[in-house]
Amino acid sequence: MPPLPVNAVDKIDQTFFLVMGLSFGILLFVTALMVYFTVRYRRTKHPDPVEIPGDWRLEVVWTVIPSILVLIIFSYGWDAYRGLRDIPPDAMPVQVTARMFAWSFTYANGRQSDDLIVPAGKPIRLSLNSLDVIHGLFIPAFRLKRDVVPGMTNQAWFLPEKEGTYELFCSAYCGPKHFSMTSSVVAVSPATFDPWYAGTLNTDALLNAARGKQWAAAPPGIRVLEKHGCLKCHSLDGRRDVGPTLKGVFGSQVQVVRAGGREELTADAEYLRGAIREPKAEIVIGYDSLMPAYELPEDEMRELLDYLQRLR
Ligand code: HEC
Ligand SMILES: [Cu+2]
Repeated sequence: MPPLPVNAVDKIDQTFFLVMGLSFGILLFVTALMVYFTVRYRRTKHPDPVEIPGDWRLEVVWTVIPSILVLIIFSYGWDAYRGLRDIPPDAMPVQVTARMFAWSFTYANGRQSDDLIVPAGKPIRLSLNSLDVIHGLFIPAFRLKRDVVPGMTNQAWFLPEKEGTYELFCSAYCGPKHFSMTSSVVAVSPATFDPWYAGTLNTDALLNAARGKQWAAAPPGIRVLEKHGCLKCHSLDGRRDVGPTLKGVFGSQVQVVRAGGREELTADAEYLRGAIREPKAEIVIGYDSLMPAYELPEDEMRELLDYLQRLR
């Protein structure tokens, strides 16, 4: 097996942290100097301002040092840029088609998918086309962002080193539903990829298997949350999101505004049903009233409550 090409991710991160580190260093230096001068040349000590003539040595120092820093940044940046642009010749080609609010991926053998399904450990070459307006392919996990321009085929590449699911966005405002123009990169083992590519494994089965590590064993309640898009706003791990986390919510004390007044309530099944059916009736303090109302079928509601009760 040929050695893997150097992943552009590492080079970009190095450049980012270099620039960040230098910026902080300069910020500290300038602030410290400012404080020092303020104290040292305060009015009580120096009532009369004096004209200070130039000093050529100082000028050389403050020209040469920044020039060297800028050249260092340039060399890191150039290297990272080359890493993005030098596409490994053995990279697997995928045609990316962007159209208003959806992505589609076509493989060399004609296989097509709405998710960018790739074998882990292999470099992927993307040819980007747009059917309408300018879009932008943005895959943060691979530090990849490239315009997708109608009438022009841009190229990009990335190396998915590990199996996993990574978010893919449109980075160029392309119309009213620009926000929903998302997809994912699903990197699977070659053992899963090959039959999918050959057409013997269907896409749903592959996606289920890829998410299966979390979802297959998942209780029905979690699938209800997934199905209705609750997880776009609620985390299950305690993290604050658009809405409060659902972890440990069952049985907890919640502070809400109800009918204009503050109240503390116990989040029992009754409360939670209400919070889902009629979210505007009680607003959890510290959050905006952004949750849409849901009319869940009773069996889904029961699965959901059952799951929340166990999610500690
Ligand atoms: C657009 C974002 C959004 C979506 C989608 C969403 N919620 Fe919410 N949810 C919120 C916000 C914001 C709050 C807090 C404000 C409030 O009480 O309305 C909240 C509150 C809640 C609460 C009360 C939590 C507490 O700590 O008391 C529950 C339970 C809840 N949501 C369940 C759900 C379920 C179940 C779904 C899917 C069927 C869902 N949410 C979908 C945004 C969302
Ligand atoms: Cu777009």
